[in-house]
Amino acid sequence: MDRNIPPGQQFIKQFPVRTAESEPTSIDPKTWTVKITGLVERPVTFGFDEIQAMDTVQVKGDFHCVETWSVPDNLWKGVKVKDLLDKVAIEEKAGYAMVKSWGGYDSDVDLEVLMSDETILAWERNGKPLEPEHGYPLRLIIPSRYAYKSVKWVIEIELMENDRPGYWEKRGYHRRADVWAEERFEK
Ligand SMILES: Nc1nc2c(c(=O)[nH]1)N[C@H]1C(S)=C(S)[C@@H](COP(=O)(O)O)O[C@H]1N2
Ligand SMILES: [Mo]
Repeated sequence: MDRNIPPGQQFIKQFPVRTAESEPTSIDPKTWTVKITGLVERPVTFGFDEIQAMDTVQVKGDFHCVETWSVPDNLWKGVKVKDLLDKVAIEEKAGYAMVKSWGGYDSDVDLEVLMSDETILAWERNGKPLEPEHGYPLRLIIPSRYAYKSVKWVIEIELMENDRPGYWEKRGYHRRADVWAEERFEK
């Protein structure tokens, strides 16, 4: 296949599941919410229905796990995280966010990447709702970063002044995780 792939990665056909914590026990999209907390004037909670009613975008991207497999040609549908954060008064000093899952998994993301046009909260892949094990109802997608940043079952985004390591970052994986710079492990 003649196409760009980040250094050290290989395309695979299937879409594996990688879950470190327990999956949500009963997912009801009608009551699912995402809270924006931390360095904001006041915490704001968005319902899944409110998020779906916002401007939707489609982001095309390969999905790169740090274990070296990449899933090609994903068309994700969701809303820009930027559109959510623009509705919240974020304090000047916020520089990072901790994105948290229902079951306690988390990952830190710098605000610049979080606010980029390709960073979305997605509920669809290739025209179909995400399977529960892939993060339905809402998962983060950041195509330019290793997939451990793409948190499944997002319930909270906490704005922070300084970087703090998330689940895999505490275990030696890179804080920024740029796939093109091959930032796999923290030196
Ligand atoms: N909530 C949650 N999100 C997560 C993970 C996890 O363990 N829990 N694993 C990450 C890792 S390491 C990868 S490779 C991708 C895998 O996504 P998938 O299970 O949809 O393939 O999800 C990321 N997001
Ligand atoms: Mo991964």
